[in-house]
Amino acid sequence: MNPDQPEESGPERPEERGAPVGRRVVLGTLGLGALGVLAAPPLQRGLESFLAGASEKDPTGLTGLLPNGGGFRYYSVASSVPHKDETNYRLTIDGLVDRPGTYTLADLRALPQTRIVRDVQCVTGWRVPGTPFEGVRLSHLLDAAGVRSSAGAIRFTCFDGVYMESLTLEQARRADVLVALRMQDKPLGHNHGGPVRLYVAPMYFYKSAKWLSGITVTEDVRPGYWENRGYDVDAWVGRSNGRDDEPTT
Ligand SMILES: Nc1nc2c(c(=O)[nH]1)N[C@H]1C(S)=C(S)[C@@H](COP(=O)(O)O)O[C@H]1N2
Ligand SMILES: [Mo]
Repeated sequence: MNPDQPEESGPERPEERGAPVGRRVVLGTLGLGALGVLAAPPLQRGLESFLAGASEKDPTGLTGLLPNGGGFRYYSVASSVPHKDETNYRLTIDGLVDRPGTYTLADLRALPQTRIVRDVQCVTGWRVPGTPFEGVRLSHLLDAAGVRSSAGAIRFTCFDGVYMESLTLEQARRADVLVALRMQDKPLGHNHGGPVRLYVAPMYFYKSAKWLSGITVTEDVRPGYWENRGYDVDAWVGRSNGRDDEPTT
């Protein structure tokens, strides 16, 4: 962990770091998790930083059975996020394009799907091995929209109303950047940013904006939510943010 980097889970609570994980603590955590992940964000953020430490030290293996199992933490910077499904989900593409448009979930499902299996790496340190993501290549949507020659970047917006991300046009056209409809071979659940999230395989997971609702083609990159708070705009795993993680691609 790089101490210079801000943490999406908020300030570490010292008493939750390095403390031995007793049976009572683990069982108490299980109870908290059952209350629901996004219902109480401040509590959940504390819980996440606790689990980040606990899963490395847990002598019982019980943390593997927690509701965030599989190694993922659920992150949201918004205190509540509306649920969207095939009845009301829309993805818009606009900005410097010849053919702006709107996609429903059915529209996206009808396009060619690409499946990619790579490790997921969060900049706070947790990593999840070989995770399948599946969806439409972002480059396919950009080609369909007709990107104008003045364009240089893409801005992503989210229906949580808060989160933002961006990529250069060159990064966005990579074959391993998806508008993802599935994760772990299941439809993307709400907590993982469903029904549709961005998936940027070679970059730290903060690039993979959850609850994706807008793709705007722009001239220049605009720093995203976490980038305004200190993360690198070019978020290559292993060569940014002062970290030396094994690359994911
Ligand atoms: N809309 C939105 N997207 C987001 C975030 C967020 O808070 N809101 N957090 C980012 C960060 S820092 C990480 S590590 C991943 C977490 O994805 P997960 O909750 O599916 O594990 O989502 C990224 N995308
Ligand atoms: Mo993250």
